[in-house]
Amino acid sequence: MGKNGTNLDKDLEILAKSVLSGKKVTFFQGAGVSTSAGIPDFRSPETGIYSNLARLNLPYPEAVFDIDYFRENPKAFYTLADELYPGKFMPTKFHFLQKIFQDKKLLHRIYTQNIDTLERLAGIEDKYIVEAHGSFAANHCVECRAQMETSLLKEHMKNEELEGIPTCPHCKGYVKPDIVFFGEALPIKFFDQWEKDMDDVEVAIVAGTSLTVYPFASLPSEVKHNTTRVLVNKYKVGDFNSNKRKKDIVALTEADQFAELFAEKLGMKKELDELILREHKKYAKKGGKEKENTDEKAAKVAKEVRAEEKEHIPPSRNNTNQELSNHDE
Ligand code: CNA
Repeated sequence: MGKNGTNLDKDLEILAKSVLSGKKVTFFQGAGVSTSAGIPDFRSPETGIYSNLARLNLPYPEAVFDIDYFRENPKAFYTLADELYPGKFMPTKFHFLQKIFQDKKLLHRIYTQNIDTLERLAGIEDKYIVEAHGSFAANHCVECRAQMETSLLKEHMKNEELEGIPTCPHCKGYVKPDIVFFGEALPIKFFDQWEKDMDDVEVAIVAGTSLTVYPFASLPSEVKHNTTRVLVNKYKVGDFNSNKRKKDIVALTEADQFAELFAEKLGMKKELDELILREHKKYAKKGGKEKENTDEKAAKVAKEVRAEEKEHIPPSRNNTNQELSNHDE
């Protein structure tokens, strides 16, 4: 279903024309664009991470990503991290369409809440990506902030003496990847880049996010009123529910289905199919080495991200990661 109950097909045809005429696309995305890669989202009933955490004995599901809980009990996070660690998953059709947008200079920015680095693995350059909730690309001690190389972190995750908990060689504090937990500040790049971008969003595609984690969730409501906003989700969320605008397009589809349909309207379907085929062949050729090789790429990415990691700003009530109905409040 498209805007105001009209046909999505037609809406996307019109949108495709305006993109091809030079209107650049800014994406705002979440876990739903990566579920088809095999990474569960947080909140989908039955398949989401939160509904599958019983085995971790958490006091409440979000505790697995809560910095105070982590300081006391890091095991829960590392059990999950072992399953979700980047390198095991390939980007999705949605990510590869974004790569084509980059190559055709139709991409303005990707604001992502995801920590899976699939945007980077799809070949999107650092300058286009804002990882609002950080990523697994670098790691620090939560006590003394000393950095730990990813190779050492992985060794610690396998170390039985340490019970799989990466531990700082300097102060014995726990080390965690630089993904933003509830109660931690977002990377400064998020705020700086958004200040520069917010008035320049021509087409906003909001995809695979429940729009429940703030401050990220407020971005789609901050774009100008003449921006065309598109929601891609299984159901209506956030501003598209409570504050719908006349020009909004609501695509209640799977992210990959949307990518396929939009690529078709843009005349890029063949290119998308070919790109995906090439990437699949590359992965298949690597055979058993797939995991190591994708990890190597993640390590390269770590260097790019390192420059940003020093820039974490001190937590305050306005810029720390907050859920809509925060369990801390
Ligand atoms: P969420 O709250 O789990 O919401 C996901 C949303 O995506 C839901 O509204 C679903 O309906 C929707 N959805 C699920 N599958 C699809 C699909 N195939 N096509 C379209 N829509 C779909 O996740 P959010 O990203 O909104 O929450 C923010 C959290 C999730 C961030 O802090 C992330 O770090 C965190 N997270 C990230 C990953 C990842 O990196 N892949 C995985 C799980 C959680």
